[in-house]
Amino acid sequence: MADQDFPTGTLMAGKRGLIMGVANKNSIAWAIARQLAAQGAELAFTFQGEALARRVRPLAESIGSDILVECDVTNDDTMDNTFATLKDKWGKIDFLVHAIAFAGKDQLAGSFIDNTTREGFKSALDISAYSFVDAGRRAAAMMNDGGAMVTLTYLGSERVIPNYNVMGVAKAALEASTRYMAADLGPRGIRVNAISAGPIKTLAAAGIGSGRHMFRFNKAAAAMRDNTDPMGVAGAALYLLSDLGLSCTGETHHVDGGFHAIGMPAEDAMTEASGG
Ligand code: NAD
Ligand code: 0WE
Repeated sequence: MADQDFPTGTLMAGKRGLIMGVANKNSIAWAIARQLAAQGAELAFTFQGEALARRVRPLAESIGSDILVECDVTNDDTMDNTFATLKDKWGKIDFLVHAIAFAGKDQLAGSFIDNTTREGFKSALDISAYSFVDAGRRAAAMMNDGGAMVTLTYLGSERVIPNYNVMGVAKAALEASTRYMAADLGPRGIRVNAISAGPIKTLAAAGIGSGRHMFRFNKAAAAMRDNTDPMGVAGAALYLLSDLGLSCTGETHHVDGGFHAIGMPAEDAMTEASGG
């Protein structure tokens, strides 16, 4: 990704919002944060635990943000504290970015039917889907007409992607939740959308057993014949969270180089995918 060249402007001037899910500089949430800041947004961040504070604090400071709250989405006290802090500092917010997912490593390999446990299923859906409903409810309580929220999803919700397993089920629940939230909040003028990003090299995508094959296959088979640039994801988030996105709600918008549109890769793409 080209660095530091997020288009500047005033699309987000006067808007304040919360970014959940920055772990480091490669996080999708960080690309979104930089793009929103480049358009004049004022940002607050949550981070998952003291270990990540060391990484997230300098990033937040680099764009002039001084609201940084520890939040584990499975812990109601930290969720209460996050939104109480925002209420205290700002009173109202304009947008929410949710970029959080987790499943136990043992749940993300091999046979879905054999390896998915009750606890693994519950925890993946709790962290990766319910957390958006929970944060969305709390955020909406602080939003006026014109508010907007965005979450991040992946094609594994719609099609089988090897090893994505219970995360695919959680993303399907997340996308359905997006539609129900959009219906509930629509009458109040609050929009709720999801961005379905293609594979991007982040912490969450590191250590995937089939990673090398996945990036090579996606690059070869995508309409654009390239992997997904986080700047495109950030651009989509800017559209959906700014007033450019008026009337768009309940949508799952793919930013994946057109990978999702392909039913059968062309013959030359398959030669490329298998290593030339
Ligand atoms: P990332 O590792 O940078 O971000 C994941 C974030 O989830 C981290 O900040 C982590 O702290 C947070 N998190 C996990 N469990 C949490 C908990 N219990 N409480 C609070 N935070 C918790 O990776 P990323 O790729 O930027 O992931 C962001 C989102 O994008 C995820 O929803 C992911 O599913 C989605 N996504 C990623 C890709 C990809 O290929 N990287 C593609 C499509 C969608
Ligand atoms: O949503 C994701 C990954 C989310 C994720 C990542 C991890 C890694 C470490 C959730 N839980 C965990 N648990 C861990 O212990 N993506 C869209 C990226 C991703 O992950 C895959 C993919 C892709 C793409 C896993 C298998 C196959 C493809």
